[in-house]
Amino acid sequence: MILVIGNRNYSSWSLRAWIALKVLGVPFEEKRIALYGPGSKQAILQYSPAGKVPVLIEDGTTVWDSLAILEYLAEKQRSLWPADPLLRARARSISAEMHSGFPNLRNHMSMNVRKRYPGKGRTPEVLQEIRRIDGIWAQAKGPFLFGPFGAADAMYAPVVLRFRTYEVKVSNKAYYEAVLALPAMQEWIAGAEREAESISKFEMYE
Ligand SMILES: N[C@@H](CCC(=O)N[C@@H](CS)C(=O)NCC(=O)O)C(=O)O
Repeated sequence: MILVIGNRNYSSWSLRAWIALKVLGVPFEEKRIALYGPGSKQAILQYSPAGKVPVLIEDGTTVWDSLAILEYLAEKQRSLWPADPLLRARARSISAEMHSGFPNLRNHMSMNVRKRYPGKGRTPEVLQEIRRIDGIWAQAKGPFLFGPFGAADAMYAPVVLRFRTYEVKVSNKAYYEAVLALPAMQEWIAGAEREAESISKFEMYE
């Protein structure tokens, strides 16, 4: 199994697939492509005609889009979604909401693991989206959203890193800290710290 990802510092969508593989303990070969540089797009297109990371490749089949990758992993390892159908529907709703929503948070609080921008980016629309996420996390069963780490947690892992960068306070600190304390999350953060590239379009407040 191969997983193609972008820069650890910036690529929020890549983290979703990567952290799920790591927590599941699935062995995989990682190919990292530094995004938005000369040749970056061509490099991604070698793996996926959609031209976006993450991309998972297994036995000659390409799975692109983070949520599709999580669904594939969940079919191989059922533990990624709750066993109860109603809880599973709720976990899927939460995940779909993250996948297609929160545009203001994405625009004004882009992922930048290495930086700290306390208090920045808080437009009224961003604050509304933060309140919504806070409400979802407030209902976490513990330690993760539905007990053990699952696909919904993978979907929200990049938000934990955004909140760390912009120093957003949440009601359910235990959930935030449980995600941050995952060895896989710490490994991702350490990798982001080591990366050399700096993509100016994501360095928002300099
Ligand atoms: N819906 C896609 C979005 C993926 C996406 O936007 N990836 C960004 C990086 S975080 C990307 O590949 N950007 C590179 C480019 O557009 O050239 C998913 O969930 O996988």
